[in-house]
Amino acid sequence: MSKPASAEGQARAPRGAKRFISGVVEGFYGRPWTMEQRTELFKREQKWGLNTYLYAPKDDYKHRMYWRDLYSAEESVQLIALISAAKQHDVDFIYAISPGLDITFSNPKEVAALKRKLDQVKQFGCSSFSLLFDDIEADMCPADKRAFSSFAHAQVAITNAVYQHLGDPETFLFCPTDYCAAFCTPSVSQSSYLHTVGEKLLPGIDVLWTGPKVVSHKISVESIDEVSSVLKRAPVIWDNIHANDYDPQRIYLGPFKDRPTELIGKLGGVLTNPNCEFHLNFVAVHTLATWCKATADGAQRDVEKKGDEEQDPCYSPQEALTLALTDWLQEFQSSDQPGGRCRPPAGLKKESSGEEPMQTDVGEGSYVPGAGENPLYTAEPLTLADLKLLSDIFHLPYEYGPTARTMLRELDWLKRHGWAVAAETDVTAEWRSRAQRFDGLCEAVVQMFNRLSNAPNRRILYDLYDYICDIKSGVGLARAYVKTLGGQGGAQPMTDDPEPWGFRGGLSGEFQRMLPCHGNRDLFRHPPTTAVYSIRPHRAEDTLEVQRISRELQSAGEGKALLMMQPPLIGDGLSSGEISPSPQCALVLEDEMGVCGYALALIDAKPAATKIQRAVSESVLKDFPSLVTVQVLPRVTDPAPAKRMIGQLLSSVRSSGSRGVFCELRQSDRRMLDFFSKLSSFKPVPTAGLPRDVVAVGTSL
Ligand code: GDL
Repeated sequence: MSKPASAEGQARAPRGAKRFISGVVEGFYGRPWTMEQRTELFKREQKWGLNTYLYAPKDDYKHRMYWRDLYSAEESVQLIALISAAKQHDVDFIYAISPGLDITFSNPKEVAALKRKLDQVKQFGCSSFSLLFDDIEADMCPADKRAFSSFAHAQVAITNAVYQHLGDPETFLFCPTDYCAAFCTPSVSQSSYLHTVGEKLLPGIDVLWTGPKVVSHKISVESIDEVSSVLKRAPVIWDNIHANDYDPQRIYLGPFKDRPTELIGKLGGVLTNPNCEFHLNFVAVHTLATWCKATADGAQRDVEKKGDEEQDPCYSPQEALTLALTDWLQEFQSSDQPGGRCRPPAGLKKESSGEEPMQTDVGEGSYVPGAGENPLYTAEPLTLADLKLLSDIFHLPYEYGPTARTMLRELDWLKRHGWAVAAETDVTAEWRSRAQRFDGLCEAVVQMFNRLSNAPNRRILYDLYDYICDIKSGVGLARAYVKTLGGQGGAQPMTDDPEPWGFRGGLSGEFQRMLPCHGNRDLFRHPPTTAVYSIRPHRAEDTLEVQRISRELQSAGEGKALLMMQPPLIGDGLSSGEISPSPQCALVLEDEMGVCGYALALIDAKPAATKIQRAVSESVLKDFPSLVTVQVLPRVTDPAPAKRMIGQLLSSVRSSGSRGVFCELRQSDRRMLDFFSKLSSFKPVPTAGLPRDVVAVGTSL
């Protein structure tokens, strides 16, 4: 398996008389690839042992929207050249057409138009064809309803007619409208649409299938057995695992994965519909090629690994990825532009090596800085580790690579344990060391960005640029946030009025942040609640209930015996009723069983602090002159009502003119610590003189 890909790899057990179809479908929405890029693809496919290219660019006028129009003389020349380039590289060029947006199946003129168009392409030297009916309205027009008993019958009739008209081509693909299990009603095995296709479509026609979903996480052998028995043929997978046309922030540089190689004997083939950016498909296509050759090379694989049930005995995505990235690194290093330049990395200066380093273009008249002048900017060359990191960050639709997962996990931990920084406990040292490690991981991303920017192959860089720029600023924000949590001054503050580059923009982004299923969906993950809560001003008769809740939660945290030994909090006086909250600064939360939470505030915290002999520094009181105390019973599993209650309280405190509030929390009160850590506006307040087990968090108003 670790053999480099080669043309011999094309040998694949025949399916009857047919060979296993393997390669690429240019089937995404958006800017189609250029003729040069496609020719480049054919070269690669040949080199790596893939045999097919399916021409199906959704936004190419004459492929879909204007499918009836014949190609102009100029376009014909281009297509003829492309088809012949594919032949030269032993790649089967399949021409696909998508008439489904507006065809009237029952009109003979429409059928004739379709045949005329495909006849034209046949004259260009193309001998393989495809009819696609994906992403169209499933409703038939009245004329078609009269002529056909179902949509499937209409599609099959026209497909069979065209297939026969073209002389039963060796390769002819049909893409159904229900092209994945998720689209089948009520299920694959009971889909009347698929059954009609299976029964009526001529046997020489192959059917495209994307798996359980449009973008399938896994494709199991069982799922393919099921659909094959309905279709009465082995499907050809149109794989959207690397497709990124549905989200401008994603790019997939992870390996072909989660398709057991056992499928190879059960499929008509696999075509990957990859990233829109041509140059970013090196890994997608290379690893697919490795997968397709898996059985041949599999016998040579490490036997030890066969014991592991999770592992495919013939294909390791990790090994395939390393092979692909190693080859891709070479590609990055080759200058794609005449006169392209890359400065020698530091330490590889002319004088030291005695000869011109490769890929430097220090032409005549190049500037050589003199003594005492600025040295020329140099950047380290890109490394395999950089590409590994890049692929970890931009991995696969359902999975990040190991380093990206570590970064997410660490940031989550640092955020959840932010309280530990001010508390100076055992966790504090761990927090600091993990924060430092996180910073190191972020720095590696920045260095990767710098080295990528210096790569001689600018075409790859330009396709990548938006993505790496985006992650660089994302990492910058996360880094600044961790520094702020750590109380490190000088870190770029997370201000309330950030520059446009300080947050992800766009109206679509705004909408998503407002919708319940997006953004912080993982933060407050609780079962949906049907309870109705009300927030109302605290009344004198609530005092006993508030006292009870406060006592109950304190004893729950420490156990009754230890209760007496707990250090007092400034807010205890408020919840016990010894100190009255400031006017308009007391709220209770109620559900159908009664009072279940409270939020109380003192505009001026100083007298209450003095009362329990707590020394709060003047500088803290200057920024956070007010105090809040909040508690909510555990039966309130939804954090939203408590968030709303504290929001209302803070707005009253703000309208009294206060600059900020703080809140003391016992370390045993994990629920409230967790609650405040998720209110992103509250940060640890470094207050000297707090009892050992007490932390303070605060927010500016
Ligand atoms: C689809 C489209 C495809 C698109 C992909 C990913 C098929 C058969 N059709 O549904 O053109 O690129 O999703 O967005 O997959």
